[in-house]
Amino acid sequence: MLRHTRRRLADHLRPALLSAAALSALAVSAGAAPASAAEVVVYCSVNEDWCREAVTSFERQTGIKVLMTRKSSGEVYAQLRAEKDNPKADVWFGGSGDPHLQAAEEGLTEKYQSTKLEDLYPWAVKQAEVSGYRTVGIYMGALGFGYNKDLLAQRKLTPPACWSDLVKKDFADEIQVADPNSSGTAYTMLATMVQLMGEDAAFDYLKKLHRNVNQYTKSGAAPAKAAAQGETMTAIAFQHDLLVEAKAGAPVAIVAPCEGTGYEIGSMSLVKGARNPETAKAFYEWALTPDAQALGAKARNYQIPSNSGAAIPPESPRVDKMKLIAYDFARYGSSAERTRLLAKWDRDVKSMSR
Ligand code: S7P
Repeated sequence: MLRHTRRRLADHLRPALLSAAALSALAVSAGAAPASAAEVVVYCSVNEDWCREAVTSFERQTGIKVLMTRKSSGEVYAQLRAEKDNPKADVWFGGSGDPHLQAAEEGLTEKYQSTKLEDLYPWAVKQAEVSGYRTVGIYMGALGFGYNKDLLAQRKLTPPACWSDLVKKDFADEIQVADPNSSGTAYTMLATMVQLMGEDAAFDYLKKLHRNVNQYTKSGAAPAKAAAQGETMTAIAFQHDLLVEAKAGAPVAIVAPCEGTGYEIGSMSLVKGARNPETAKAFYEWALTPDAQALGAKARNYQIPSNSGAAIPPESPRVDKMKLIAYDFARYGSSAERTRLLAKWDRDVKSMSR
């Protein structure tokens, strides 16, 4: 069984990257020392379906048990910070890159340079470089918004095409977006507006938008689900999250806003002081392989994988056809800027009456 486990791992990991300690951990999981099974604790910030798919595949291929918790990106960042002196997680898998960068800067994540960096697209490598190799890009995807076509038709409204449309009276109480404190998606939106419009105009815009918002959700993908179910007409979300709903048959139209839009570099980090550093590295290396990156699409998630050897799902929103801003990840993922913008949003926007 151990031989099998090793052979299956060798198919997916470069043998040189698997240390003796990781193999002895595998021996434990394979039954050589049943008292303490090899395990890895993963905080997962992609959609639940993808988290589960990753857990099942990794466990099957390595025999390493995965203890997974799904949480939004901002929540995981806050949890890692709270657990700094007694880390409970080994790997943070997925979630928008800004909070990963903030965690890196604050020393919450471990420096690690995978040899697979050479297989990744430049945007994923840049994320690693910006963080001093304390995080790495695993996928990318663009922000946008979507609307429920049935509700829009019932109200006889012109389909919104631009960010500026969302602050019109027509959309009063019809917009849903997440809270940027908990959600990486919503922080991407906040930072996008600042970069697109300049800070003063962005906050004016966000205050106007606030009047039209019916709910700030905890998770970034929740508004897309609400639009799919007709609970809100319009949802601000990553376009790939809106696509999940459209592909499932919901009457959701997806918009790449006319003014341009921001995007995320979905990231992965090793937790500093992890209890299971070797199995954490095994998971990390595995997650950078083309096969592991194909699991997103298998779980009907359509981000662009970071390994250039992984197929880009044909359904993926065409970022090459959108006006993407030159998102400054170093700045908007920095601890000072993210903390400042979130505090300003709480004070100047969220606290306003509607
Ligand atoms: O997998 C879908 C996705 O949108 O979830 C991540 C997101 O940051 C987690 O949700 P929150 O907005 O609630 O933090 C994205 O990285 C990813 O594309």
